[in-house]
Amino acid sequence: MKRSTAALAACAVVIGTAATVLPQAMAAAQGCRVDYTVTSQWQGGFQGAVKLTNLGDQVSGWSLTIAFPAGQRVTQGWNATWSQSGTTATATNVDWNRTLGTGASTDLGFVGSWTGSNPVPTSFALNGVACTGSTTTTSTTSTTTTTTTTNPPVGTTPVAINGQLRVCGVYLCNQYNKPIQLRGMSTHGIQWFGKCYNNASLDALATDWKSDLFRVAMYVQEQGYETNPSGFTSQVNSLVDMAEARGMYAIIDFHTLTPGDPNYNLERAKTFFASVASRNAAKKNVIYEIANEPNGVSWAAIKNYAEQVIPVIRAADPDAVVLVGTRAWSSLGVSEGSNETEVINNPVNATNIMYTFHFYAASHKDNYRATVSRAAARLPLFVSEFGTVTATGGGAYDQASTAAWLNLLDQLKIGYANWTYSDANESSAAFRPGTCNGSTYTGSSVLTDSGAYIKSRISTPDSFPTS
Ligand code: IDC
Repeated sequence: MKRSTAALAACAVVIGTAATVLPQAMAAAQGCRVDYTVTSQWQGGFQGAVKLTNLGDQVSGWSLTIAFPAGQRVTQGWNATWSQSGTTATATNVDWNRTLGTGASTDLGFVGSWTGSNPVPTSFALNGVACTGSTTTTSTTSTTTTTTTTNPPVGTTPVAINGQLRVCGVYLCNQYNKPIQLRGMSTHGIQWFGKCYNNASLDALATDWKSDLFRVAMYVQEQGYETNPSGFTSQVNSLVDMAEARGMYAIIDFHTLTPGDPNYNLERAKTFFASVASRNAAKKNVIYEIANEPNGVSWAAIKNYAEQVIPVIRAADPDAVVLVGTRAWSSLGVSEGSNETEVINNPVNATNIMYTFHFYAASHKDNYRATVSRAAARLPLFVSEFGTVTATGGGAYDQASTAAWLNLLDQLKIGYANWTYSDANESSAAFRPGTCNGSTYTGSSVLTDSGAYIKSRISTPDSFPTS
């Protein structure tokens, strides 16, 4: 028996009473992670350690439920008020850990009795919202992603179900204030591949791919916006309408790339966003991405740009989510030797924003994934562009690294858009060269290897929470 007498002496245990029901702020967004460890186990008993991390808005007063397999029971606990009803144990905050800010953790523990199966819980929920996390026993580790979701009403689209989006804690939340993940595709440069975006291809994206999201990449240079502002503005608006008609979200991407300093295009950005934000303000499906990939420029300069462009958007469309590019091709600084702390320590002075992270799976691997894992507990992140190939957009298609990335994004509920929904003659394109000269975008014969894999990932059911 390895339990600590000192710890048990400090416990506040109320076994057998009903779980306290705590009032929840209506607008508060919730999300959580639980790392659960069976620290020791003996005949008939075990000790559990629970690290609870709040990934939603700050909570003041909380209760954590733990669903055990039958035959397990919390007998004594600490750092919370513990109770159990049936197979559900509940840990309610004590005074000193009542308030948990976004990203804050608290450690709880208990001693339990068990018979039958191994004492590993099947799910956790904070104030009624399921947590992601891990369960560890002395020799085995498994990762669980659990969600309390209800099936969406039959026949409705991502926008019909989720409505106007907002940022909540580190998550993107829907109209029910529940975290959601949007999965979809990015166009190639619309100045080159406009022919790929038509009624048939958008129908395929919405119904065959079951995409939630359509990112409209409007380059600013490279024969893009700067050459014909009104023409590109109307092309973007009509693609937003085509996405809306099919119930998909649309990201309006101001696709800066070269030069890397977004301030080079500051006046163009203000003009463009003033126009598209006022024109699309009443729509629920629009997300604004103000700078695709800043590079060779400091975070301070990017932040300065964001703090000038965001107010222009807000003046016209106050409730839309805005995506902010990060340093070094939207790598949170990593590709120029920095990391996410420069953003955490000096965030953009605006609400309802997310920071973008881009990766190319054959080029960006474990150290980039580690950055996203760390940063996701502190910053709202959106992968508005990623490739399955090298950072050139061509070269080797890396399915293993892509799978590792998408599994991570699924677990963290981070939305993503794949580069590209086009027939460009490069391995990142989803369609084979020449596809956009025809009228067929459905089925597998038009797909590249990358397209086939990404479609298989995007087209799985969403299970958006509706209550
Ligand atoms: C690439 C295109 C390629 C084009 C090049 C320059 O795939 O056909 O010639 O841009 O415009 C990004 C950028 C994205 C790049 C992509 C692949 O956001 O514009 O597209 N990439 O290089 N960041 C990292 C990779």
